[in-house]
Amino acid sequence: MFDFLQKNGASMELAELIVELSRACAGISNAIVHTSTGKAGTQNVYGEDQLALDVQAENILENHLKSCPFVAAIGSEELDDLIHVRDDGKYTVVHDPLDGSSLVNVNMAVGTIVGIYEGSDLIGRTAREQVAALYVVYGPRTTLVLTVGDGVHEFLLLDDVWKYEGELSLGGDKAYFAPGNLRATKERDDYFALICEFMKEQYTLRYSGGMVPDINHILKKGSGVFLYPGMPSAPDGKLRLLFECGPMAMIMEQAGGSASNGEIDILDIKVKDLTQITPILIGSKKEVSRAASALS
Ligand code: P6P
Repeated sequence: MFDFLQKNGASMELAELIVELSRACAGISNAIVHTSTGKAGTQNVYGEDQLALDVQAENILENHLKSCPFVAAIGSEELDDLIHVRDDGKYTVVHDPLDGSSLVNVNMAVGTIVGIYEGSDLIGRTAREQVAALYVVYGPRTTLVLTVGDGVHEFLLLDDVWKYEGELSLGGDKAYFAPGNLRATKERDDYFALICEFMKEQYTLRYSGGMVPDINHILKKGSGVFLYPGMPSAPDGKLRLLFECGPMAMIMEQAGGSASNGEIDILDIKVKDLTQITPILIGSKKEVSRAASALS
């Protein structure tokens, strides 16, 4: 993976950092099988009960990142604030260590999401400044999808080694939709109408409740749209800008797709605070544009 990353334009430091992250995610893949799916007895900054797996995944990532000499700071969906690692570090790493962790006890796919910024301050910046982004899908197979700004590339974990599988890009035209936050159709006639249109036009439904496998489906099939709109009772939805939407948006744009909050690109939303959430429409450009118009 290191040689591949350098050939794709990553600096030695960035390549080393991503290799360290890939080692951490191989460890999380193993932890998912062996760690209890029960509650940890703690809550995250959003007031959500943490699972033992959330804490375990966070600890694995933190330990690997703290061992990397190029990490200045770590931000996590599971933490209240940035962890400052070293003053001479080059990168800040933001992550959702185990997105959808509650799906593990029903044996459905979950994922890790990571975004990498140069420097150590994030407030006032946008996700377009990320220098790299990756996600890992822990499913029947464990795969890692990354971009360092030169296309989107997939690796498969085989006996603890990440094997290059190839490039991913959108360009397909099969109609898939992944409608998150369906409860919003109760408050939003426009969302209800859009879902009805998709069904009447015989779009294929592919929604698991895990953002990572649901968006990975779009990238692997080459088309489709994932929706998580807001609603009057929760105007900004619930997905996190820094830890979930920003990294996924960079990957999707690099694959030839787009990601919007319904008005502007996710990558152009200014970061006001670490816990910021945003509605997200992400996938094929045509489908995102259609959904943004329907939900404007
Ligand atoms: P809902 C998982 O908890 C998550 O954060 C994302 O992975 C997923 O897309 C979303 O929530 C699912 O939310 O409201 O459909 O259960």
